[in-house]
Amino acid sequence: MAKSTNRSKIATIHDQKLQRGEGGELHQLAEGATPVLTTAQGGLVSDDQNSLKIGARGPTALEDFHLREKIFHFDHERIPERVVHARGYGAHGYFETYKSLAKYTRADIFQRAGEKTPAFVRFSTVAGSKGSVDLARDVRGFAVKLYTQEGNWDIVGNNIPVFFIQDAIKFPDIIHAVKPEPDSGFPQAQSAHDNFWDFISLTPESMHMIMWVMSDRAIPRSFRFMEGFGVHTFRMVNAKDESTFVKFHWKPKLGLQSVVWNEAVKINGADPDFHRRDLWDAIKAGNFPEWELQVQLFDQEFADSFDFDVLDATKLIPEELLPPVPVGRLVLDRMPDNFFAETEQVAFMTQNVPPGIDFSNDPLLQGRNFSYLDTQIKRLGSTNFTHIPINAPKCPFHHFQQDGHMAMRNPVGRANYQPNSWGEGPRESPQAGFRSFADVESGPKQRLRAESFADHYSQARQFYLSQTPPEQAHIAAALTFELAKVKTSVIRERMVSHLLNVDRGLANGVAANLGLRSMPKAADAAMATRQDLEPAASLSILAKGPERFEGRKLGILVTDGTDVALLSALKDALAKAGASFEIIAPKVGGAKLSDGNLVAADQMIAGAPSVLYDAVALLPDEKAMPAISGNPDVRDFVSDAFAHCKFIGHVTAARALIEKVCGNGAPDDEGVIHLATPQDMPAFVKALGKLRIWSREPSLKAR
Ligand code: HDE
Repeated sequence: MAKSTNRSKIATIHDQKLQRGEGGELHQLAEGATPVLTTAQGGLVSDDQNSLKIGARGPTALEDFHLREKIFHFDHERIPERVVHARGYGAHGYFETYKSLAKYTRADIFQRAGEKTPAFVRFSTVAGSKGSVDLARDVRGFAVKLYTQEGNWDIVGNNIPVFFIQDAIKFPDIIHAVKPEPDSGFPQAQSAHDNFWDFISLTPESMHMIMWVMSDRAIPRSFRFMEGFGVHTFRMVNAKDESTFVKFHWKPKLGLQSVVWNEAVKINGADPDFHRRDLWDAIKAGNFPEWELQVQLFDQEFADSFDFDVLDATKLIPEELLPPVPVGRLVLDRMPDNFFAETEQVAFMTQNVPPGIDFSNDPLLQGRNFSYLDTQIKRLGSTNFTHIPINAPKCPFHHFQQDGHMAMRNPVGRANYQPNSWGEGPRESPQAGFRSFADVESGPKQRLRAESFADHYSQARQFYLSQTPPEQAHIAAALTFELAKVKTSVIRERMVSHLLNVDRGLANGVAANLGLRSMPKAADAAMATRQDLEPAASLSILAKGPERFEGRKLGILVTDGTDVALLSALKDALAKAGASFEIIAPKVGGAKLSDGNLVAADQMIAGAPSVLYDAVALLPDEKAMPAISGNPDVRDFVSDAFAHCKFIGHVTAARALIEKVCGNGAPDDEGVIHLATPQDMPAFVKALGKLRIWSREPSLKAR
């Protein structure tokens, strides 16, 4: 039999404090000592490299319980992925309350300024599978679990404040339509296919949401630079049982930022985990992302006076009309120790609300309140998914639920029901417990969409008209791209007929780009109600900034001979701005700078296309130019940065390369900045705060 040679080197994932000695006796494990590998039953393992065989080359014995247990467990490692939002990434943190909201809600979390509540957040894409790419054009989930003193509160939101549909009964249809087509099994993580646009073109209520998902909101640069929204109208209910309507908004401290579509496509190839890596790197480096919770509070009178139904999730209340009030901040400061245990097993549920937070009659929200509990049981396999640490409340809890698969906790003692005569166990509390807001409801039982839900175009038009010119151009380009992938021409035409109701210029542009032979008639569905609303700057990303390079990343290209003074001045300026950088060299072994010292490379040029950076700096030495100018990776690095409207800082030696790959006039572009001396660096980094030179974009088409 093969000898066990590796025993002392094998570490187990279990942090065992006790260990069995050679003679079988138990003793405390010495600090730093490697525990002996065991089976899941605690049996000590002598050999984890070879299965039990009859003779060195003979058959494997069924008796090998270690082999069987190991393979059996491996066979069962996967659980079903989420039916939507399968690909996600989570982090721990806390919510800090700014001031008491006792006037509006009795929820404990909002009673005291400075109160900190543990939180777990999971960001996600919607359509793609667990292993799909991060930069798909898609809505992003923004699900927040707040472990309050009165039980878990989940705000299961998105990065877009409205939704595709008005009634939960349509959810399976929209999701079936966007997922890979059932016969072919593709496309993965993409809405650019017939089924999706067929459904959308037959569902006018989705037009507002379509404007958002065709905008740059659907290709965020990072989870850290996205807004989050609770979407639905909820209620806050105070100690006097008075209700105020509320909408929840998460505002990123670092502002909003997206990428351009061509960049997204390339990021998906270069680093499919771009968003995950970004969050991991930021938190591990101590740059904790932060969002402010802002609430739009309103009463029934405002709701009645508003042009749209506040129960309709395809509508929003512009922030200009009802300014949101900051009530706290969310800080993410710790990555999970284990992705599966925490991010994969976390179970968000819209019905998790503490006393003082309540639902509205939004028919989408009402349907969600069923779906989330149901789906967790399917996915996590047992009603006892609340026993998993990430899902368990962090406040005291007492109930009589018992048994079931994988029960980790059962009530102790005789009483497992109430009322009982044994004086044991918890009792309900009408004062402290959750009381539903006592709204008066009446009406005939019927399947009907309210009249007040009928206007499908006004806010879609308002959104489009609120965008800056580059953002409008991106919407037209996205619609063109997506509809160009649709094979059935009648679907393309039907979509253009809806766009005519949003904005004639947009419809004409998309029709021309697609090469439509003739213009369809405008869709007549529910057009009677369309109104011209005031554009609202809050709906645009670019109208709100950006202002600084903080939290962003510069890609610095160096070669042997790079001027050390320039490089260190640039690093200093970036550090002062709270930005990060990566050194990219022709070889991953690094480069010898002008002072003869080696600078380590974070990336080799072939593995670090400029799409991975917010801006680039080219600091090569003159002598290296002949070699790198011919390198296609270097040329792509520069030409992509230019094509994606990014800032390019450069030394004199790199000017000819920029001219060669970006065109003769390129060095005179506002965003192409000459870096001659170390003193130029602070101004360069300040300029980077603008992030992109959008005025460059229209001229790029001509290149
Ligand atoms: Fe979800 N949604 N959803 N959804 N949703 C799920 O729950 C559902 C909707 C959202 O990171 C599922 O645990 C229905 C709107 C997020 O784990 C499922 C309807 C919004 C996440 C489900 C909606 C969301 C989910 C799948 C229409 C924004 C990921 C796995 C009535 C406000 C949470 C799961 C995470 C996940 C159902 C519509 C956000 C099946 C029926 C609107 C962020 O329960």
